[in-house]
Amino acid sequence: MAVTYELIKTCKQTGARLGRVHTPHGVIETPAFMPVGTQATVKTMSPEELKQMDAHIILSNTYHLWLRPGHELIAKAGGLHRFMNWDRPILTDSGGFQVFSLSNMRKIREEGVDFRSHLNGDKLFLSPEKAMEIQNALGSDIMMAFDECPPYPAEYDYIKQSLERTTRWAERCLKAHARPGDQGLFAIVQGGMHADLRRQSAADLTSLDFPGYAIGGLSVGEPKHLMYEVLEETVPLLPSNKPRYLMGVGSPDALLDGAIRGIDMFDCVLPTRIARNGTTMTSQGRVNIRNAKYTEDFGPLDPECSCYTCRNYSRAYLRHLIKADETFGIRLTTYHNLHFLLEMMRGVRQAIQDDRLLDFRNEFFTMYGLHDN
Ligand code: PRF
Ligand code: ZN
Repeated sequence: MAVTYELIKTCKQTGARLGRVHTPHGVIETPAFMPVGTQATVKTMSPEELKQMDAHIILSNTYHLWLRPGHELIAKAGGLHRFMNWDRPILTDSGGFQVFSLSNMRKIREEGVDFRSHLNGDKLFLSPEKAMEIQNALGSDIMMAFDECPPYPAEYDYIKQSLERTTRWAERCLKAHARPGDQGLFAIVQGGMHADLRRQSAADLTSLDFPGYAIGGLSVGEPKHLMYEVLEETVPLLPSNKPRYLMGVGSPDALLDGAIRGIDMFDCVLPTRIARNGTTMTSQGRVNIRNAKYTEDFGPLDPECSCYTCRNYSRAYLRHLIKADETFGIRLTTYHNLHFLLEMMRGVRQAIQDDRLLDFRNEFFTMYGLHDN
């Protein structure tokens, strides 16, 4: 099998899992945060920088790379790893979610989704088979099944027929997958906020024996406590010998509370996106470096942080760069935010090893200025 999960231990205090996901491009230590590189680049970061901060895996997108520059071109370059000069694992999302969130005039039918490109308005059609063809051409280590993420809120009956179609699409993905020997295909559990629908989705998909399972359809605008209730209902239904990936979730509190509920993998644009307007995550909580109070602050962004940004530059300098729209400022805040989350996840893994993840979580919440829901 292309992708396997090795459970090292579970935290006695929380049940969180310490593990390793083995892929053709190396090992991912879990729980893991995956920086997002939608357009075959984690915005403004070089692969060398991502390695310096010890990112184990990055995420990229079928939808964007299909539209531009095209999966055939990337295949000609020798695959996505060679194209972007990243030799560690890559996970690609299937495009379903991006079609629903970005494109215009989409129409869902059993065969697939008709929509118009957000770049030039071209009429396009994405299906389970097409999503597999593109991801096979990209050569990602982990591919995602083509799914529908229904909006929140939505009618019960709509969510039910949607998840049943997502299951039929997952079966078609399995059949169409041309490289099961060196690419692992993960299925995506849907079902909205309804426990019975999540049970139905998880039961049907786990009977199909994918090498990993994602939980989709969360962090779509619902209150946080609902997301945690759904995780508590869903995670126990997933096989314990396969990785579990919570899609599109990556705030510090959700990484901690997700790991405590048995999640192994996370991705989110949050750290990179907020960095670009000067918002940073620090050991004292969020800091927006544009704030006037940092004008003459010559200390580091985060005195507790050992990253390149914090070792070399002041808050006053970062504030100046961001306010002047200098690209280097964005590079420095992006570097710090990713380093901060990856460092937090190293702390999570150590805390699981030491059977004290709940203590770690509570200490982090206090330090970061977070409160219980
Ligand atoms: N499905 C897919 N990608 C996703 C999601 C989903 O439900 C989400 C939901 N948070 C983020 N990214 N394919
Ligand atoms: Zn830093």
